[in-house]
Amino acid sequence: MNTPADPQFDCCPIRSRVLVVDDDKLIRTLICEFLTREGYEIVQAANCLEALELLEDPKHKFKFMVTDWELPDGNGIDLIRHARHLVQSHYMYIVMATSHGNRENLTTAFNAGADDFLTKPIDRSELIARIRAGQRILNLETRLTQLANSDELTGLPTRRVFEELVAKEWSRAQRYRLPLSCVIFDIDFFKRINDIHGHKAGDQVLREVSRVFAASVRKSDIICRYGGEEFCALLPETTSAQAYIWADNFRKRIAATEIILDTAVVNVSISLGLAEPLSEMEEFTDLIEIADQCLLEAKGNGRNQVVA
Ligand code: GH3
Ligand code: MG
Ligand code: MG
Ligand code: MG
Ligand code: MG
Repeated sequence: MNTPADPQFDCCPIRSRVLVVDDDKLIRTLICEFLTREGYEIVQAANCLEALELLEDPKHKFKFMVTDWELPDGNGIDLIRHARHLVQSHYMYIVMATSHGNRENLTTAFNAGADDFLTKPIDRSELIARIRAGQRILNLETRLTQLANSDELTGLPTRRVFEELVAKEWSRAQRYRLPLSCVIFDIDFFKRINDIHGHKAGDQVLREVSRVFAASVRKSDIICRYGGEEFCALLPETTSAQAYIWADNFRKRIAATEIILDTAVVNVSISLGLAEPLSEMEEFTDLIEIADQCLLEAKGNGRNQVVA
């Protein structure tokens, strides 16, 4: 019987990186061969030290670690404990592979943080089946993170994610004395859209404004839906003068966008407030507050404008 394709695999991120730790080169090569054919990218380590160095390097972002128990400079159990501590930006699925496959060892490995256990000699189908089981868990994690980090209506990052990313960018800018600008904008007379065309049309406008917003920034810019019809952008390495040019062009772009609703075609305008860090500013929230005051001023001055 033909089984349907597993939907969890269809979204399997191709070339997930696997760290294979074993002092036996033959075993490493074997695992490497099996998993490379499955589309994984393998990095090898022959001992704990090598493994820890690789885990510490954030560029690798290992999704899996397959580790041996006995290693020349320590054991896989301690390595797993360290690895769990080191890798916290995402979930790494850990498989302990050993010839000491008794119940006591199995329990010890799981208690140390292993997700699965593989008894040597390694069987190709079993290894692949176990890695696939792990991949299902990782795919769920990716999906959940995506859901938790993006706004349901617009798909933009949420304010929480924005504030996390901004905190990092803020300290980087302070440390290296880099310029930085913050822009907050709010759709003008948005309530009217809801009142005249209905809430569903209002949602469509929010989606369209968000789409143009996301398409108008650089990859390095940090953006979010800040609140109902309010949005925020942090522009790293951008002076206030440069940010003003961006903000005003973006304002024009939004005003020129025809938004096609079910029953009408509308245009909306936005008001924007812009701020850059002042020497006495301690926290990023102070920057947002100033940008917010500028936004209020833009509203007071008649809307559809940028105030810095
Ligand atoms: P102003 O130019 O001063 O900003 O006027 P405004 O009408 O845009 O501002 P106001 O704050 O009075 O109204 C904002 C409206 O945005 C009220 C709220 O119901 C609506 N809103 C907030 N979130 C959503 C949403 O997710 N979908 C829809 N359709 N409307 C929303
Ligand atoms: Mg060994
Ligand atoms: Mg308002
Ligand atoms: Mg508004
Ligand atoms: Mg508002």
